[in-house]
Amino acid sequence: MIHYLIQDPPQDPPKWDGVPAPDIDQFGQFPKLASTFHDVDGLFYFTYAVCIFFFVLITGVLLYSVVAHRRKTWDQKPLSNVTHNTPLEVVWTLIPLVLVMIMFAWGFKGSLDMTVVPHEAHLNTYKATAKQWSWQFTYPDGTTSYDEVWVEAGKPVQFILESKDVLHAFYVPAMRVKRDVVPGRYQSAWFEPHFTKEFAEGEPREQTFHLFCAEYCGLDHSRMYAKVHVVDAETMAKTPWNLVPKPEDPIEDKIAYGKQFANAQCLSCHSTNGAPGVGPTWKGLFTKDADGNYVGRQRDVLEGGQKKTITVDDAYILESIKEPMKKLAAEFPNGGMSNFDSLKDDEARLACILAYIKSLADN
Ligand code: HEC
Ligand SMILES: [Cu+2]
Repeated sequence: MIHYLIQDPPQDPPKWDGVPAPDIDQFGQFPKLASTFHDVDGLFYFTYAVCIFFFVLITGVLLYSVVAHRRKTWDQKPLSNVTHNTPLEVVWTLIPLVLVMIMFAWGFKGSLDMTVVPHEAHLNTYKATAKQWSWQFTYPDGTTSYDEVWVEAGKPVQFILESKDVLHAFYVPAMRVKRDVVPGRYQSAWFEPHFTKEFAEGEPREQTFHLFCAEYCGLDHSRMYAKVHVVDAETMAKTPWNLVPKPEDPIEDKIAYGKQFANAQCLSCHSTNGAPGVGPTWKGLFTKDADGNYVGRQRDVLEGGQKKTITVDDAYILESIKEPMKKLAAEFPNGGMSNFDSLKDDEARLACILAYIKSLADN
């Protein structure tokens, strides 16, 4: 983390959740620009240069005067009675005025570029839904992904920003985009992503950038980040976010398959770490006994309005998926689980999900 604060990019950049620290630009301020918003950098460096120039000029003249025009003897009379100099004052008013107007015009143009969403971006509109503490992305075709989003290089994209709870902010430093996500209203942000490096022959054309929440939003704010994958049209066509393994895909590793499937279809409501959600957490449904067998927990359920205690087992899990309303977890008397009709007869995939839920007891 500290590498984001210091100036020199380290020789062997650390990886943060698999994403290398960004390539830092020459003055150590920004990651390399990966969008078309070069006015941000231009204006920033212009302002920076103007500030440094005047800082040096003013402190230089000041120091020079302090030394050169100091009173040299105790009884020395003032050498000059000049109180002002109109031409000089006009000059030192006009020059800053011109500079400030340049900054204003440049900044205004830049901010118009960023706020006026071009037509192509409208045609490629995603939704980013922020909630404590994750990002959900909805693609133009209605599919979704969590904490990772794929966009196509060279194709302008708009994000409609929505918050389910408190204030968040959508911040992609490499794209120079930052916008508050305000509960109760929609905001929008757009950019045209680009690669920041050349690719070798045969190297996959893909680069990943960070997206942060930039508005303190509670306990796990610092973990509310996502990955922005910029890919070429060919990869995009394969919808890499669509993790639902296709029925024809061979299942090699049941748990891995179940995990992918759950990521895509179930974990919007269920957590695997005990965090509360729309549905009960999967953590603790099974534990492991001393012999390494999976043991289901005791659980209160409502069946036909009657409360009873059952022991979680394979049959209960499968039934919960096939007929969610039959036995309701007692803490969720109103149900609320989606119907997964296509899963009902798909024993192979159900087995994978079951294997995954059980595997949560392994660590
Ligand atoms: C829209 C939210 C939602 C989605 C999506 C969802 N569930 Fe649920 N799930 C719930 C709710 C709410 C309950 C509690 C009520 C009940 O038991 O039906 C629940 C209960 C369960 C239970 C019982 C858990 C327990 O503690 O007794 C299992 C198992 C389960 N879901 C599996 C799945 C699987 C597998 C998927 C994905 C294929 C899935 N759920 C997707 C909302 C959801
Ligand atoms: Cu936050």
